[in-house]
Amino acid sequence: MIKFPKEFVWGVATSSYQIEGAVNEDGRTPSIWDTFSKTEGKTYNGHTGDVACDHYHRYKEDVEIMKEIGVKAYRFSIAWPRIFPEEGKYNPKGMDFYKRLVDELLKRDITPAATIYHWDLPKWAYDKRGGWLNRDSVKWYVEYATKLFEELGDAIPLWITHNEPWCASILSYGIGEHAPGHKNYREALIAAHHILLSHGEAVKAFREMNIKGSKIGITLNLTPVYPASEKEEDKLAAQYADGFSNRWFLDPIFKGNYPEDMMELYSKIIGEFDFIKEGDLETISVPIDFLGVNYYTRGIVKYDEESMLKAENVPGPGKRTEMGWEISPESLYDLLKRLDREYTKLPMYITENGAAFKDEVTEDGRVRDDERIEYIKEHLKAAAKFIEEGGNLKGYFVWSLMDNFEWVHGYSKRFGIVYVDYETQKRILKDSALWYKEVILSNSIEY
Ligand code: LGS
Repeated sequence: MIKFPKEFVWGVATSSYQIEGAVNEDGRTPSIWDTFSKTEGKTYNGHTGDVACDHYHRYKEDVEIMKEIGVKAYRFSIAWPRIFPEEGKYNPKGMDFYKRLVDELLKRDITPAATIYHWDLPKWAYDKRGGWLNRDSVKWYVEYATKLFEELGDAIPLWITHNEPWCASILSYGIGEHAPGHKNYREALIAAHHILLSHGEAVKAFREMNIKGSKIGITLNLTPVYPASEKEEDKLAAQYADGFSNRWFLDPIFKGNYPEDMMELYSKIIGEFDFIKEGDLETISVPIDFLGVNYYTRGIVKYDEESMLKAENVPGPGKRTEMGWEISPESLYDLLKRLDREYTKLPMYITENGAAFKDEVTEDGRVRDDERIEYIKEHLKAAAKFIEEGGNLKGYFVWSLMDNFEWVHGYSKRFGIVYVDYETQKRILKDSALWYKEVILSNSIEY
């Protein structure tokens, strides 16, 4: 048996657009994910978040389910277009939903952990010169974040400025797979910079407001990258791939600069970094209270002269989830060790970890998701080893509480520990939820 520290935070995570539905209610206006998902060919079978898990109407039942599982904390995100449906126009009705949700959580002793931005940028912001491409986005974001701090501030012990800036910038403005679907690397790096800058400015605003008992941090998606061989050229490929996925975000936040090797590489592709203004990096690197880590898989690369990053992905030997991602719990351990060694001794939370598998409801009404249990268990073992060695890991949030709108994959991929029947909106606790309940109750996992 492996015991976890007494105060270890056992959580589950979701995000607004993926679960809420009710996209036209109480004054909400569209986000870039509404328009993107309604554009032909962008998501699996044209799925959208219009209804999703109907959480906007069923939040009480969902909090009840969390209580049943026994979770200590719930990480959710707030939909910006509910709070500011138009530029500069605050919508108290939109805020009310989160007040009710937070009340419900607090009543049941579940700690709310709120993500301010989990990709549902208001369409109005996008319409003003591309959203994050426009430096004014920083101002809009800070106005939004400040309103949240004013209205919900101390009721929320953990504030997360951004979820996965890499996805919100590189995947969205560079690779074009996520909304708004641009394919331009210069834009990707501009968006990344403004997102990071908005993070720093929001942290500053938060400090000025002196909100008692609340902490603020950021969640990054981090993918440890390994060279396919010991060859120097493969090591160089891994260095660049690591710069691309990890250091481009970690370095400015913790070291106050962008990595030089990447600046050099990128400058050949995007030209001048004239969008970085004096003082920006000081702002981006203002001290935070914790780091959120989203971890799903690792990468293995070999040298490829032709590719932008000089790196080509090589499939790893491990088993895969339904997404095709290699399962590699040891890499989570490596990642945490590296963060501790090279970046920070601050508290860390695993703000997402989990897996999609083919789940089926059997005749007896159960979902036997042994593979998911195995996945979570192995990752928890890696986390426990890190803690045993003195690592400052404070909590773990399963992605996800329930099956939901998995972005471009729509509803075809199920990450939940609770099954959602989208026809009836009925929720069923999967075996993994029942197992997680035991883990939380005993504060331990069995070998
Ligand atoms: O639902 C999203 C989950 C699912 O998997 C969530 O909204 C995001 O915050 C997060 O990005 N999520 C996620 N990420 C896994 C990314 C792994 C990429 C590996 C690609 C290898 C080819």
